[in-house]
Amino acid sequence: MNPQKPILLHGFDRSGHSHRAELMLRLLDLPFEFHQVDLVGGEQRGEAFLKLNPFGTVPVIEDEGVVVADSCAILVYLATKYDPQGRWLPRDPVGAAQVQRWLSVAQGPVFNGPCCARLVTVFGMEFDHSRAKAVAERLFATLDGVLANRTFLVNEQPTIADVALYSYIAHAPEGGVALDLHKHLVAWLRRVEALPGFKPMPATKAGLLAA
Ligand SMILES: N[C@@H](CCC(=O)N[C@@H](CS)C(=O)NCC(=O)O)C(=O)O
Repeated sequence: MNPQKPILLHGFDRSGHSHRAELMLRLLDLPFEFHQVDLVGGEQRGEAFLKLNPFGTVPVIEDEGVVVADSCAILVYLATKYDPQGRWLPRDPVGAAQVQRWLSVAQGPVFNGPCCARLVTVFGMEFDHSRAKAVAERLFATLDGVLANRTFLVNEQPTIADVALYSYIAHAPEGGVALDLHKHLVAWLRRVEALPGFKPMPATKAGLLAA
């Protein structure tokens, strides 16, 4: 089942949170339109945007009169509505809990680690860069161990857990965090990139890529 009208994605092209939503739309081969929210100009704090998301953050989607804000909520919505077989979000208690476990990691250590490190180097934001890099290093070592003997984070098949973690980990070098030492993690990134419909987030010349 496809939407009657293209889904509208309010996002920002260099936001990993926004890329999660965009990637899911592409992996599900859903029609969508992209509205670039002017985060630098403060559009996200304007009245019109705050009606969509009172927290003033991207991404937000509008689909047939339904508004969903928050990257992980969007992944859950899209998978539940447009993948009735539950490949991307298992419906059984164990599978659903295993996916949620990784969505929590996406909003915790992925935000505090690779995302914050990149916010410092790419956008000049005032987070503690050393702390963010240390969180990212610990996270990557843990994930490398987890991925040493599985193909994707939950199953042999990809789920929204992989989509939620991919974007900021793939772009960690922009935040000054190297990936090379974590070979299982890198192999998983390549497997996500090989999925039909995959399109990367644009790279920025920052962090380890700046030289
Ligand atoms: N928990 C939210 C966080 C989203 C978020 O932090 N978005 C950032 C861009 S990466 C944003 O919109 N920032 C605008 C601002 O803080 O003014 C999600 O997962 O969607």
